[in-house]
Amino acid sequence: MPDPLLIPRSLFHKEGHGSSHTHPHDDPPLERRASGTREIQVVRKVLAANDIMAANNRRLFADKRVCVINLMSSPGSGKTTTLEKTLARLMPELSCAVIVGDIATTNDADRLAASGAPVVQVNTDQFGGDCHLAAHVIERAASGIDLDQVDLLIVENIGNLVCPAEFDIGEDARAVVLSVTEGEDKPLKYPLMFRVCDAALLNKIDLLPYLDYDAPLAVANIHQVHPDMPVFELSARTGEGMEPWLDWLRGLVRKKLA
Ligand SMILES: Nc1nc2c(ncn2[C@@H]2O[C@H](COP(=O)(O)OP(=O)(O)OP(=O)(O)O)[C@@H](O)[C@H]2O)c(=O)[nH]1
Ligand SMILES: [Mg+2]
Repeated sequence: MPDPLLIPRSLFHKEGHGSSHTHPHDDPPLERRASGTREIQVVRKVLAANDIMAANNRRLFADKRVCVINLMSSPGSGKTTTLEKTLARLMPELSCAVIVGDIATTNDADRLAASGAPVVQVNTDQFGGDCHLAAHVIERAASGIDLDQVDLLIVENIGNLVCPAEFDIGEDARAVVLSVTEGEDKPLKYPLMFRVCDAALLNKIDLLPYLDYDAPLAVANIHQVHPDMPVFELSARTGEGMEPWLDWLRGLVRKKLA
């Protein structure tokens, strides 16, 4: 089993951006506090800088013919468990690698490395505790992977249903995991996440017999925010319902390699 690679702190010192912390809602600089107009400008500047880095990543991934998926959700929805099952079922048919973001610990990387896939763990507490993975972080983390050997790079973003939706990382597609213990209304309460994604996974359906949960209502709420988005109802624990999700991933890779 390969050891997951923990990217050292020094790799995340950004050149030319001042603070390495890039969240648009961070404590504002003084001039931002002074003027509402300037505040908007600062937020736009952070996102514009990220967009440039994301475009660079997209070019790199296109050159390397790597399909990149950004997997997002609130903490504990089952991203890592879904990836454990996904890697076990897709490899060696597809050559996969993972970048996983957490504020702290290498727990998820340790779990995912058991698949045999190259895994890079990013810990954001080393550079300000960001609650999302920004494009420049993905660029540095990807430099720790031999992309020539990879068909599918899956990014497990930091558990957060808000901030990761705002940051393009140069991915080909985005997917959000919503588990049945979170409530049917989350797509309506956190619409941006569901709007920017290309697919949703409704996870932990093995728990439905024990819950008062209206799965059709959850799907309807997802479609209210993002009409026609594919929704895969599955259990990462039992493996039930995994195949349509795996087929969706296979289709994305085929499209990228065509
Ligand atoms: N019953 C059930 N439990 C699940 C399922 N998927 C994940 N879990 C459990 O949910 C908990 C969180 O799962 P993770 O896969 O670590 O969730 P995560 O989204 O990666 O969490 P963070 O990375 O911390 O945001 C664990 O105890 C899993 O065993 C599922 O399909 N059914
Ligand atoms: Mg995880």
